[in-house]
Amino acid sequence: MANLPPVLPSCVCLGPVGAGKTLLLKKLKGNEDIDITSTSVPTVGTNITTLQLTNEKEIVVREVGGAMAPLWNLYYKNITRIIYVVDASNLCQIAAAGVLLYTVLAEPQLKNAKVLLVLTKMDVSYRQMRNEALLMLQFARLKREISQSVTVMEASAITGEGLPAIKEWLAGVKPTPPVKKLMN
Ligand SMILES: Nc1nc2c(ncn2[C@@H]2O[C@H](COP(=O)(O)OP(=O)(O)O)[C@@H](O)[C@H]2O)c(=O)[nH]1
Ligand SMILES: [Mg+2]
Repeated sequence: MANLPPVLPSCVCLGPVGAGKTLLLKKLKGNEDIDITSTSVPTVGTNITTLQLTNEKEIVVREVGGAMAPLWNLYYKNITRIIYVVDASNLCQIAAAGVLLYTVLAEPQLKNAKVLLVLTKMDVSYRQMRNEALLMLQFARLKREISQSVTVMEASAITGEGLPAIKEWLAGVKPTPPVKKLMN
């Protein structure tokens, strides 16, 4: 039987060690029966996951472990989408995550990539931490200095919050703008 040529990933999933990339991708793939204690082993090397999206579409995502950050740039070829995962409950890690994100987005090979910044672990974070997290990432400044457009989403791999929206983003579905609340 002829081997099919390997499909190259068009999406990379990056972020610090322990940010929640592996669990998020597993949940996006639909592995419901995850023993969460088994996912705390940091990813060594890279993991490739194929996600089924709407309309029979699928996308191949490569997770590159946070410990490999100095080598992330080996995996940028053919990449059109980046999921950058940050643990919103761990503000200590966030400033460093912002610096790393900046180096990723300054990479010429990725200048046309679409970027999704996922603030995950929202199940153990306060709502206000979204703003704290964006401040600590120096997000306003980052947005001014990079060419890519960045979408920010909140998620939890434990409750499933935000996962449908991430899949829609991967499928290229434009998010519906929030309905403006009428002032009373
Ligand atoms: N409470 C909570 N814990 C999470 C979530 N996502 C991941 N974790 C936990 O965070 C730890 C690191 O997750 P992992 O996916 O291995 O991180 P990675 O290094 O970025 O791949 C594990 O113990 C996970 O169970 C989440 O959304 N909420
Ligand atoms: Mg991992």
